[in-house]
Amino acid sequence: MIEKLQEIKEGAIKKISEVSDLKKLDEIRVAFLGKKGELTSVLRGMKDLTNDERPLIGKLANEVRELIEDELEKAKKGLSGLAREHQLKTEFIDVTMPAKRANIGHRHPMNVVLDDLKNIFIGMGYSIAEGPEIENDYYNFEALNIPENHAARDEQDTFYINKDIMLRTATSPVQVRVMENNKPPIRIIAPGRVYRSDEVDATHSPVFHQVEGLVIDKGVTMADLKGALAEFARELYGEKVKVKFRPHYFPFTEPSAEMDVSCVMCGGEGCRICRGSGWIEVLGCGMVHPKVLEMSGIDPNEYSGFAFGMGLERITMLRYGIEDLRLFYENDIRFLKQF
Ligand code: 2U9
Repeated sequence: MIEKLQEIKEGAIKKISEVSDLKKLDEIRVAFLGKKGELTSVLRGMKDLTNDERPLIGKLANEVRELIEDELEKAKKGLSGLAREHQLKTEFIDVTMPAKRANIGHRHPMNVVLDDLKNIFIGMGYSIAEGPEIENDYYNFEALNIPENHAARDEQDTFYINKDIMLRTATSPVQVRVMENNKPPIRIIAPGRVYRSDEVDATHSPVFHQVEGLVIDKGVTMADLKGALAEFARELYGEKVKVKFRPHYFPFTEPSAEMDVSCVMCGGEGCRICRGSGWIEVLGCGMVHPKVLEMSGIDPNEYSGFAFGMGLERITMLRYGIEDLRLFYENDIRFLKQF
């Protein structure tokens, strides 16, 4: 039995000295000192010893157990130290390195311009109106005096959901609802997303944004329209900008016009942006058609009004000299950061 204990002691010391990680070390502890371990089974055999032998062997067995425990503890400390050292080496943090710059976003140029537009009109006493992007035929077309066979109703231009329901092709239906629900005086702008089944190119997108406006009161004339829109152009593009109105046709306004501003890039000299003409078209406008007023419950004999509409992409492109509207939808931070 003395020999057996000696053998266990030497075996344990050898194994402990060879071990290279903490998990294996614990396996060794179980193999020698665990319930079914080598030393434990020797101790179990003590009951068969004589009374003389038992204290001697007992003492020796305890010494062997303590020795193994000490060796295990020493090895554990050594291995933990090594593991920590390894961790410190591999997980080294250089606190003197410069910090990574947090990538914060940037306001979209169209939002910058939209805020300017809103502020200009709010400054002139307008309110902001919103409405649904899914519309029916009445609000999108009929109430705007757009006849059944008008090109705008063509399936090529309009995203139909069914015969009666569609994605709005303009924000005009917002204004129809305002007329239905409010008595004049009305002074609103309706900014928002609109949809037309166009092919994508540098100046077209099936989803784009409009800002439309509507003013209705007693005695509103074309002079009020010109005054308001000329002031708007001066506030947006600067005091020096010139405006001119050309006759046009829209079903919902009569008379109708388009407004040009002197080229914001060359000041009217003629350049690539204005294609040499010195003028740039910025919006459509006109006096609200009496039929349009009447359909929404406003008496055209008592009230008159003007309306206008512009594309936000176009206004933003002109403001910054951006030549391709697809850049607006790519969300490339290198593009966005320039504005
Ligand atoms: C009501 C009555 C009249 C809105 C108007 C325009 C002229 C116009 C275009 C500009 C570029 C659309 O984005 S675009 O393609 N819009 O030229 N829009 S007058 O007239 C209205 C609106 C609502 C009740």
